[in-house]
Amino acid sequence: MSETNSAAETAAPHRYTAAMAADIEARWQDFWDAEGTYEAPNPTGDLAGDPAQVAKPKKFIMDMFPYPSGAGLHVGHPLGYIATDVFARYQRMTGHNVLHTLGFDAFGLPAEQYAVQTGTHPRVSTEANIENMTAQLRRLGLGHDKRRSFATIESEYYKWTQWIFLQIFNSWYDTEADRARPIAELVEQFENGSRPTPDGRDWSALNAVERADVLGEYRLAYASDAPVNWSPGLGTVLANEEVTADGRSERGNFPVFKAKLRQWNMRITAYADRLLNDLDGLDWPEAIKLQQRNWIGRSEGARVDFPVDGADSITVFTTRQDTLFGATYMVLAPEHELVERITPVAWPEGTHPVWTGGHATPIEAVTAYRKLAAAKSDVERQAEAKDKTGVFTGAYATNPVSGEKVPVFIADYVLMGYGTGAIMAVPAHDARDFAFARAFELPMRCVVEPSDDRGTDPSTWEDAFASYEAKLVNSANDEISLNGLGVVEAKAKITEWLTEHGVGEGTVNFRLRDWLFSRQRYWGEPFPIVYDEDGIAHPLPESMLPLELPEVDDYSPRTFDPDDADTQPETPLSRNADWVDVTLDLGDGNGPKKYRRETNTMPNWAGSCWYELRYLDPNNSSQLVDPAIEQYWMGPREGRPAGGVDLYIGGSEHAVLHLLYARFWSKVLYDLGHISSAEPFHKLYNQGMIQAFVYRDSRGIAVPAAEVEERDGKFYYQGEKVSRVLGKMGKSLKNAVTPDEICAEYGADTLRLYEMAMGPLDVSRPWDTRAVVGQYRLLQRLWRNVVDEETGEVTVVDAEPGEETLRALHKAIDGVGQDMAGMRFNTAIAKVTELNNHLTKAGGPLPRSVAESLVLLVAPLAPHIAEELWRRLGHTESVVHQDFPVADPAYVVDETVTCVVQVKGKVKARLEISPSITDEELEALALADPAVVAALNGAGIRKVIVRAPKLVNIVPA
Ligand code: ANZ
Repeated sequence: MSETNSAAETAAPHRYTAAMAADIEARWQDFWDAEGTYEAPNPTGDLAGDPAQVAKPKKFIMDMFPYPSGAGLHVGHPLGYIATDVFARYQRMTGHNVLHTLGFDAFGLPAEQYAVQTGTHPRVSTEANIENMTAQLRRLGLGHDKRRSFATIESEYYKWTQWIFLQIFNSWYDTEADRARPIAELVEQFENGSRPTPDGRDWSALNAVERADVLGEYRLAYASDAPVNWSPGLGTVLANEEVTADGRSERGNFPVFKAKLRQWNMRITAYADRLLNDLDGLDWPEAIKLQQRNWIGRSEGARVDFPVDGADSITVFTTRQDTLFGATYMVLAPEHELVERITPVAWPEGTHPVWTGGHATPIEAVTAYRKLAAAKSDVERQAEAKDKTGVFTGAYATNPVSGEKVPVFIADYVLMGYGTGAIMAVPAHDARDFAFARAFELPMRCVVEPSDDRGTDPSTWEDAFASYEAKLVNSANDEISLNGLGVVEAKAKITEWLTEHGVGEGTVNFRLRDWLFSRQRYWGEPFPIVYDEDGIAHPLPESMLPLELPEVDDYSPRTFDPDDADTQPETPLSRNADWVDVTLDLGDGNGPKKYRRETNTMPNWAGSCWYELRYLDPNNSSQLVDPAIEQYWMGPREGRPAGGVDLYIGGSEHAVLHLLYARFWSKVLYDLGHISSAEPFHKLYNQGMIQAFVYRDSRGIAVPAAEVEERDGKFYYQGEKVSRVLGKMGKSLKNAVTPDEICAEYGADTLRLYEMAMGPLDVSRPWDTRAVVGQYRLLQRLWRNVVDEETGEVTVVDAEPGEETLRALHKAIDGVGQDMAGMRFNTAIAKVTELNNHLTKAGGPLPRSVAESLVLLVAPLAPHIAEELWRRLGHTESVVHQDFPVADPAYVVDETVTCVVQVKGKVKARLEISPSITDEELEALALADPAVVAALNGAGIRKVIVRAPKLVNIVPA
């Protein structure tokens, strides 16, 4: 704070200063905690309370909970927490019972890595971090129901994470009923013969291992030896979602290999259709819905069988069955199991020399190529590179519709993990096939007539003709002709023909894979699973939950040379024989027996898959959540057909991880009758990021941002010129500003206002510590409008406000209310500022009714000063539960003028605004306008020229 400022402050003993803010804020935070001001009553159970409160409509308002990192919070982190808090406070003041709290997502790698480095138990460091972050968050005055907070590492919490795992393990997906059902009901079907076993024997004829194997094919949580993403450098396996686009580990950036390892999986693919379809009923940003849709990746197409001499047939998946007459060769993924069976001992007569790769025999060629392909990641294999590689297997298959013999290749552009791992290649109409066919001098046939002027001879083309907007040609045999049909009709007709002839059928394929659920980690939830001497997995009975993590000496998974694909994971828990080898009575009638515990742990996504449910009924020791309580807070309502949290704010980086997994768990719990909400989060909102300038010296190394000086638009650190770019805020970039610093300098209310005033909530904005003082001044003027700075006396009078003040007041009430409901907190603040300025200018003591309304308008944004002023105005009840003011429409209508908003000189919006609008408010309104936001399309802003009330011109960065 500047010296002149503090000098002036000492002059007026009752001025709103940082010291006074600190005093007011600490006092009310203590009071709120003592009174339980933010506690939301449940309809029943141990948190039941005031029936009048429960009778109100509910609002469940949530943040994505934080990981308690050792670095603590910087000012970027609480943006979302403050926004949900303002919104929750507004909802409380408009007649809602509001559930708002925050817990900690506390299992995970950083604590474990810290433990490996320092020998500190991850629980110890995590708890210390939680304590530190809790204090930081408390300082912000967030209105959380603290009774409902927890960390996912608490055994009373992960007991239920384990319990849910067992529910998933003990269920199967009934495709006819289209829902999960208890596995016992499947066993019943096998027992009474209504469902045949895979090999047709009686269920009673199967031994225990065989039965376990059969059920494993159905269970929603199952162990399998499928190829998984193995990262030797990390010492753990990873889910697809944790592998980057260039085939490396998202954490640590290590190489990732495909390895066959026995691992737990979750059968999320059973829910692919529902996960896709139910997106329609959710109020989520379209971009996130699109990412989920793409991740699930539903493709409609067909399976087609191509007979091979002397072997089974090759089944392909195609989305262009209409082009079947144009399939002139086939490709199997190198790993495809048919490869060995179809590969002959010698090259057929007349084999094109380019096809053999220079090898003497097909077996040699195939073996060599397989080795080559294994060393590449899926992403590398799929890259749209022009030079396609592959090799002829020596085998031919028969095109079922043309009867033509087509050569079968293996090539790495076909992936094992998608469709059937085999394709029919239609080089004239598929870009990758075209490139491959050119390289291997394979025939091409045009079967879809190009709509451009290239003609129908593909040998003269430069690329494939891949459009859907055309008619079929060259596609007829004795029985069927597709000629003249459009693509859609041709697809339908050929699919029917294939089905009739028993050589194919229409099918739907998904990109989504089952969720790999094992990690070779210490700091995660142990699996409630033990193995008997036959290797059969048994669930622990509920009475043995929670299964707590054992104390160990060595927290690290064994890591290897990051490039050594031939390694195997070794879990930290496996090194604790006392814990691993146990004698238990599982209560299954077999009495006490020796078992070996599962030594993997759950991935760090597990704890966040269901935490919203535990907030509802955090102390329930006999149930996950009381159904009546779940129904009250989460159940379906009009407009939210699947129920769910009313508002969930968090970053967009969780689009396909947390948000997909949580939806999946909700659906399983819903199917099994434990909850009434089939979706966890009805409304999702992605806040923007608070960015910060990063300053780098000539070597590119970040220098402390706080010590950089600006001179004539250039930047210097210790006399040396440095460059400036906008980036993330963080310790490593030496530009982190902590909320503690800002709270100490101005108070939490100022910080809250500043973060909310920076711009529309969903847009990223650069942090500017120098601008924070603007909001501090607003609070000082607000204070001065109610309290005499010399005497500390409240100055309001019991008089009726004049017409002009009534107009200003009711317009503000109307506008702020709408902005609050629409989460446009920046424009709400602009309107409060305008009103406050109006009142300042009007001079004289405020009429009591005006002062009270003003305080209520500010209360959601700056709760401490509002509580203080409210009490000083003579009220004995907290401002938190007062009614938000309601505008009198008679005073709201006003003559308006039209303001033109331009982006890069082009008119993007027209705003109807008050002629007396300030530049600041107009700028805020213009930047919040949806058309302007769309026109900016996420670009930063270089300059805003405001000529109130007629014109705003925005120059993007
Ligand atoms: C013949 C064809 C002709 C195809 C044509 C496309 C265009 P999406 O939409 O992503 O589902 N394909 C199938 N399985 C594959 C695999 N395991 N690896 C690589 N490619 C595979 O893509 C489906 C299309 O991708 C399928 O349709 C198949 O090529 C290819 F003019 O079959 B198509």
